[in-house]
Amino acid sequence: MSDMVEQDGVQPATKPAAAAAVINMPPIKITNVKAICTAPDGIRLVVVKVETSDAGLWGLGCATFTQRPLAVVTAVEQYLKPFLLGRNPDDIEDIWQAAVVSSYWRSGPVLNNAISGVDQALWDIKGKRAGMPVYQLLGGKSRRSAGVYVHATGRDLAELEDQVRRYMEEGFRHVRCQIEVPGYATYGRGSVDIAQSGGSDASRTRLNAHQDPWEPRPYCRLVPRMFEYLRSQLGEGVELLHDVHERVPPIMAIQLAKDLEPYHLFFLEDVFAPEDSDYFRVLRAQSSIPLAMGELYVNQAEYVPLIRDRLIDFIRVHISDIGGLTPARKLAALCEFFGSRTAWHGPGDVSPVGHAANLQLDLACPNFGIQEACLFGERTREVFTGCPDIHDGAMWSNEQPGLGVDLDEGLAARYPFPEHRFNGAWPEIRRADGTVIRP
Ligand code: GCO
Ligand code: MG
Repeated sequence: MSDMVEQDGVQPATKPAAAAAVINMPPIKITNVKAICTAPDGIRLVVVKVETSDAGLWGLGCATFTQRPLAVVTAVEQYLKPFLLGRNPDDIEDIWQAAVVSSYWRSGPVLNNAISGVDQALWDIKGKRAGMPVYQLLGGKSRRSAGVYVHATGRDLAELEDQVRRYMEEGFRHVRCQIEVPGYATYGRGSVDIAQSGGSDASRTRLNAHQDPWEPRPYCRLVPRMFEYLRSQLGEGVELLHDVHERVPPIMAIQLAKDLEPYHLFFLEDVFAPEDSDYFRVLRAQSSIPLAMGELYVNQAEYVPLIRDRLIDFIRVHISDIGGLTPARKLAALCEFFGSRTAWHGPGDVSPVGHAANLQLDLACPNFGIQEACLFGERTREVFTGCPDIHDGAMWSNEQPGLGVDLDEGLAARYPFPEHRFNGAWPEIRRADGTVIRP
């Protein structure tokens, strides 16, 4: 057993000398690591910038955990920065392995997002050094672009149908459909879904005394009727998706999944909470509905069993929440061997840098399934130049070296985090009798 006290203060010199020679490039050093906070369209985003001894060579990575951004900033600036200064940014894998165990207690969304910010920035730097987009470093393109799905929502069936039709006219072929359950704080309703609301998210900032309650039964009755209606109006020419957002008791969720089978969904997402993952085995034995899961996972122990046992069809992991591209590319390869496809989490609370990181894997991985798209607002596009383009129902690379996204720091500073009583944390949602439920 090594003595932890002796290791204190030991610097990257502990790395085998041979590793440095593997890279046929002049060695460079990490000279600065900083977290940049900005909310151009109202959503709190955190991006890490890693600077190097090569003037003008730096990288950006997504570290956005929009409900706890200030905790991520501390992890980056107080812990990762001193740990990484002086290391060679070429050593992405080595740095990831070292950073993860440097806290001894590891994983969790705060620490993983901090590490992701650094990790994606190092891949960005590597691509810039190679003069190639990162997908080239991951094996090159398996497809021209990444098919995306967008979010449609409505207060009633007609409004929802309208929005789906508008997306179809714009060339989108995959649409996630959510509908308001009258009187309830429905997930996906315009004001509740931060990804759709641009973060203004009125009901999430309201105090719970005025918050609508949530009851699973009316929702479970309405959703099959919603898809019956949409299929009857739209036919089979569009792929439809739905997100349960872990709100329904497991046995009711199983019934819901079975009720939705006739409507041929592209996938049904988060039908169970991560804590109820064992129910996937029960559902799988009863239904062939395609299942998407994983945006809340932060640890390989959570997702490996589901993939290994072929219990989910799409992995929905939020790449910064598992620690960046380094673990995500391994996860994608694991999924390939077990017949799962990728559907990386891509709502508004992923920065454009994070979306660009998703896209690198989308383009390179043979087992790509779909990409959730965020239609970036105008201000976000001004702050982050080089956002991946979305047209013809797909996301396209801008073919720039690295991740291809730049950040105007001066402009970013003009959009500080909005005032919020809980600094971005979500107020609770309750059942009619007052019981707190999952969000
Ligand atoms: C989705 C998600 C998001 C999350 C959000 C949490 O599938 O897009 O469920 O909308 O709720 O990212 O911050
Ligand atoms: Mg979701």
